Amino acid sequence: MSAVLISSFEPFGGEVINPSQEVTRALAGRFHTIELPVACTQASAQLIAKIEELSPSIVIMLGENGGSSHIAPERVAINIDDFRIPDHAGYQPHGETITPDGPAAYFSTLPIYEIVESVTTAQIPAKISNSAGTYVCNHLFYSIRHYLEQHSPHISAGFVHLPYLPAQTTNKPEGTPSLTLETMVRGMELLIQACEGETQIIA
Ligand code: PCA
Repeated sequence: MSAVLISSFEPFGGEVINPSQEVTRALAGRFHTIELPVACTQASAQLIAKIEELSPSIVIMLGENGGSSHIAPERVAINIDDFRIPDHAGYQPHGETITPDGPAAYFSTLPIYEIVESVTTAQIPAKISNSAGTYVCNHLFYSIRHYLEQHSPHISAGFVHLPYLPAQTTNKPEGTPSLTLETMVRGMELLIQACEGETQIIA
């Protein structure tokens, strides 16, 4: 089994599917995977437990960013929770730090430029995102980077936001962007290859 661990989120915000979950299910069997609740404390604890169990060399966290049109590796996680809607545990902080004694931000340690180059070369839309938001995805990204920085700095980790799947756009305004499952899975295969290539060079 590969040394890559991929996490996904359950549906949220009135959706019945989450592209991160569908994509991750399609990749399961070839990579380690874990499905997380949209609850920031629980999701972080569950992913940290999985990292401790598996000791992967690469952790790729996936989530939905509805309305975007690209596979988007996130550049940075910020030390802020500011939730527009409560998470699934009913928690809704406004402008609170995630880790009071932690740094303001952590950069992704995935090779985000190589990822975008590799995915776009295959005619699949990808671009770097400079904000993972201030909701559960950013919280997970920050918490995992903080944990790894302290305990396992050799493990590379980053977050990637995905657009809607086409089925999610049927009840949305005309022109709402989406990517097919097949396209996102192919994009993820290329993304993972880019990460693995980078890890081998570093190792
Ligand atoms: N996207 C949300 C949380 C779960 C998900 O898939 C976010 O961007 O924070």
